[in-house]
Amino acid sequence: MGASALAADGNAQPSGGAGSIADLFDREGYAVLRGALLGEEVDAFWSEFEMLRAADGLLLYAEHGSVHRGDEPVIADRRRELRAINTQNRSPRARGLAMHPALAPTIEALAGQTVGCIQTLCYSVSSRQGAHSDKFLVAPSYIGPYDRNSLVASWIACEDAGEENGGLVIFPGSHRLPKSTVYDFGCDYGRYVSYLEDLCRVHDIAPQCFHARKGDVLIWHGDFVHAGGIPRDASLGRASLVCHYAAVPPDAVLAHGGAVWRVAGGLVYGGADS
Ligand SMILES: O=C(O)CCC(=O)C(=O)O
Repeated sequence: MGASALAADGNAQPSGGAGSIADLFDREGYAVLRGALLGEEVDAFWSEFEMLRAADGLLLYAEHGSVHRGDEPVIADRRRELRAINTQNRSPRARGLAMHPALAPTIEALAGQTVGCIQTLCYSVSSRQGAHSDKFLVAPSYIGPYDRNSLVASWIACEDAGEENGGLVIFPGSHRLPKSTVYDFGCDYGRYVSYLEDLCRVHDIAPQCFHARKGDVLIWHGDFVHAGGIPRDASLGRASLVCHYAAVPPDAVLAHGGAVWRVAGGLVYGGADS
């Protein structure tokens, strides 16, 4: 199935309702492209990623706000548990998925302007990360200051996901709520998560597990609250690739020491994050 078979899935979640992708995105803060990517395309990326995870000392991993190279001893046996950051630096297939013709036009249409891929995060297992909005968390050093209102993300299922393996947890409509940031809590992440969970509860926004099949893509608004689910079976993997996009001109990236790739007519940025 390719771009011509894209379906806006208004029934992805119980509260999703019907309507176009743009309506769903405006109302709920997310949109779903079912079967946007072929299983073989996703598998080709994932096998490239697994090769890098096994052997590439330059692949980066993020943990508790710090970035480590794959060859650092602190990473050694934990590469599968950690989020790999900026796989696009090392993986042509990651760059290809970020700007895939089945995704990029929709992402651009929902963003309402030209956006480049500013960061990727690759998960072999659920992050188990508590509820958060990306809006003030996504800050790659090679991007510099940027318009955070232009931030949009795609979450690409590289295998089926649901409650069993810790599927993505979403809070539909949460992008509309004015929010404090983690910095308002002195970077106390636990307090920030509790605050967002309470905020959503008070506004009758219940968390929902996003049930995905390999090749499905969920696009979320930059201020949308989401989390990594706690898997029922902790031994299970949950392969996924997150791409963040924002309106950033290539000159700004180059001025901050970043790299620029033109991929299928779009721009993918990368660099050594810190
Ligand atoms: O996939 C996950 O476990 C969480 C992803 C996420 O929250 C993010 O990348 O911002």
